[in-house]
Amino acid sequence: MSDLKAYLKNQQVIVDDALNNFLPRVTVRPRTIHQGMRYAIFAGGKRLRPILTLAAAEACGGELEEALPPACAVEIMHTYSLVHDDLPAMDDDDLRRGRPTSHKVYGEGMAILIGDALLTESFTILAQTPPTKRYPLKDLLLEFSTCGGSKKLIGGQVLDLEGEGKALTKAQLVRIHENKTAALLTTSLRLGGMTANATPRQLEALTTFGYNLGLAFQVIDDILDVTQSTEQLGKTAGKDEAVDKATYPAILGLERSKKEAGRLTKKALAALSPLGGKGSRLDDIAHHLLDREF
Ligand code: GRG
Repeated sequence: MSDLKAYLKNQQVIVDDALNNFLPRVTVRPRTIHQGMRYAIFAGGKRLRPILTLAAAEACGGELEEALPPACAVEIMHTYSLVHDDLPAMDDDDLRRGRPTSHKVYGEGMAILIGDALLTESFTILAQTPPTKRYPLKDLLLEFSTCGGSKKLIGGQVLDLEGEGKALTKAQLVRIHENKTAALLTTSLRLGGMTANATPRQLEALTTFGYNLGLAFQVIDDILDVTQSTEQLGKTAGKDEAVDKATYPAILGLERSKKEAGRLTKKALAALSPLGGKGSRLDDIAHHLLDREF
């Protein structure tokens, strides 16, 4: 595991360096928006999604360099969704990644624009991905835009908003997170595979892995909200319960939620077999996420 810790740290540095190179400098006018975009991005996120993109490329025999544009694009799309999700009109959060949320620092109007600018910039960066034999750039753009659109991320957020204050069933909760967390994790992996010219079988393995890992990740996120402190999480702990949000622990209880996370992780791991030994990083990451504390 200490090898994995060193690997994750190393990949984080590579991703941060690439993000720094891709994003407009703070000196570019208008400065406020570029400062705000960088404030949201360089706030100490785990960089899980880009790390998955890079690991998926590696698992399919690809080069890290070629997977960096989609790796950065998924992290930037993720960060936009956090900035908007934290807004008073959405989840209304004051703390994210251990710092005041964007609207607390820059005001609500500017935070909306920071999210918009991040989302737009993510496409500019994705468009710099070199195509492969099986996957022209159009395929990557469609994968990415579908993930961010009204049938996936935004659709999931709609179901989330509409579910507020209602007692949801487990199936309804799963539908929300299939479209949000699991969709973005799956796309992160698939884009990595595409940069490596993955075979259809390899891409299918990444898709099933991503779906189950994404759901497991969300179950654990819900568990940590109950069991960890605000300092540990870098976001307000206990928030879900305070606002009576539908979560896995609320619907299943803590113990059954832990079992559910284990069951989903097992399914994710089983999906990796077509990748052979090259999928071992993804295997390690899935184990690590199950045991994570923030
Ligand atoms: C259009 C407002 C709007 C949103 C799009 C995807 C989405 C819909 C909203 C996402 C908001 C959200 C909090 C989703 C839950 C996913 C999740 C577990 C986020 C935290 O991910 P981590 O733990 O965070 O990887 P870091 O900070 O480490 O990157």
